[in-house]
Amino acid sequence: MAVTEINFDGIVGPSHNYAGLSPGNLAATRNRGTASAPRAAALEGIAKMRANLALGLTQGFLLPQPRPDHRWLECLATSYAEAPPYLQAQALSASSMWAANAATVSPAPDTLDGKCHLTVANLVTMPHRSHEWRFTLAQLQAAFADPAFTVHGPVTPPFGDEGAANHMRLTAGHDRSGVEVFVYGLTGGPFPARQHRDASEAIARMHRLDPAQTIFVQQSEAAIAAGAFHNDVVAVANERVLFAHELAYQDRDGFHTELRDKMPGVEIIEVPAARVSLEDAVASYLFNAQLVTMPQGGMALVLPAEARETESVWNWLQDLIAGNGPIRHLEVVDVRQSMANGGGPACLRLRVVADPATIDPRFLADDATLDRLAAVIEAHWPERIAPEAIADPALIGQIERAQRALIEATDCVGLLDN
Ligand code: SUG
Repeated sequence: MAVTEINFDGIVGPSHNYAGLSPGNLAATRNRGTASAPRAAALEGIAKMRANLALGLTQGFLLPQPRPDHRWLECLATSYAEAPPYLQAQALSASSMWAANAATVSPAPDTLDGKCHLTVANLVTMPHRSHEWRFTLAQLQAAFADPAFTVHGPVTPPFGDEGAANHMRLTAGHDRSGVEVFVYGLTGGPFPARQHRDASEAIARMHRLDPAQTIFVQQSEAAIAAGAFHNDVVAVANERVLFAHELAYQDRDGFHTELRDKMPGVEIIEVPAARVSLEDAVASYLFNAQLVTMPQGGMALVLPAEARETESVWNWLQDLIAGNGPIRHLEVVDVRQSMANGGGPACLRLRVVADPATIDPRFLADDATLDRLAAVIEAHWPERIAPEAIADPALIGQIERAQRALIEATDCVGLLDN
């Protein structure tokens, strides 16, 4: 089989909760302290994967990480029982579900050595995410062990890297060479810029990209200040199409000129601020859609239900599909539990363009695999986590048993050695 797009969704872990850990992520800070529903959250994720399969796409998954992260707490000379509540929350977070932040991926057609390169994201800006990389790296090394891939360790701190959420690829077809766009932040008003240009440049070098086919572009300060803590909250790309908000980039005109110069066939679909404000874009996660090519041709946007509920956004989308453009289909999915922590459909997946035959089949999913995953979730995931419950040893025991059950069901116990 030729190279194709494969989406690896992060399975929502049994410790999913709302601790308000990410300043600049408006949904997460707004929902701080509300009760979460881990079982419903994980089943929403499974349903999203089923919707992708029904569109004819190839689907994979990444496992939740063992939480609490006792080793991380040991490095801080404490334990879960002794740690203050904020450290408990950081050690317990299920944030690895947002697989778009797992790694940056450069498919083989773009690289000078003809390998597909992956660099695990260091996620150093937010403490609760800074310890994801070790287990993520172990999974990537297992899933992409074939010589078709090179998997790199994290970029050296303090240069923040948040993975594919700040990276886009434009190409005439998945199997053709493309232009890779790295989006970094300099300032975000009151909020941190999580992706550093030095990190993006290091990744481009490690991935052996052609500098003539690589672009570094600054995300606008206004977008970060409005709550777009990653580029994928204000833009998404697929094949020759860039779908972005008018105010996504600091120098919009300069970026468009460079992109058109490097890729004359690019089609830029821009949403004007006069039709959809940055605030509505962030609240609805319009751009955190998966933009995918359907096997029968044409592209689909896999959108969160919040996009349908935001009038300006839904009106704009109706006009879009009434026209004769490349986006032909809107697929609405319910991922409200993840959305309440600032993660939409695109956050939940890591996109890899590769031949599925080169991937460890333990990480690929068909409907029968999803049935098995759902059965483990239904049997073991907590139904509800109230904020004060994270101190309860009985809940922690249930979370640890649930994770173990999924790792055993997927034949991945060996990953726990890392
Ligand atoms: O890093 N939320 C995640 C959401 C990540 C979304 N990913 C992309 N846009 N690709 C974050 O801010 C909140 C966790 C909490 O507060 O409990 C959180 O980490």
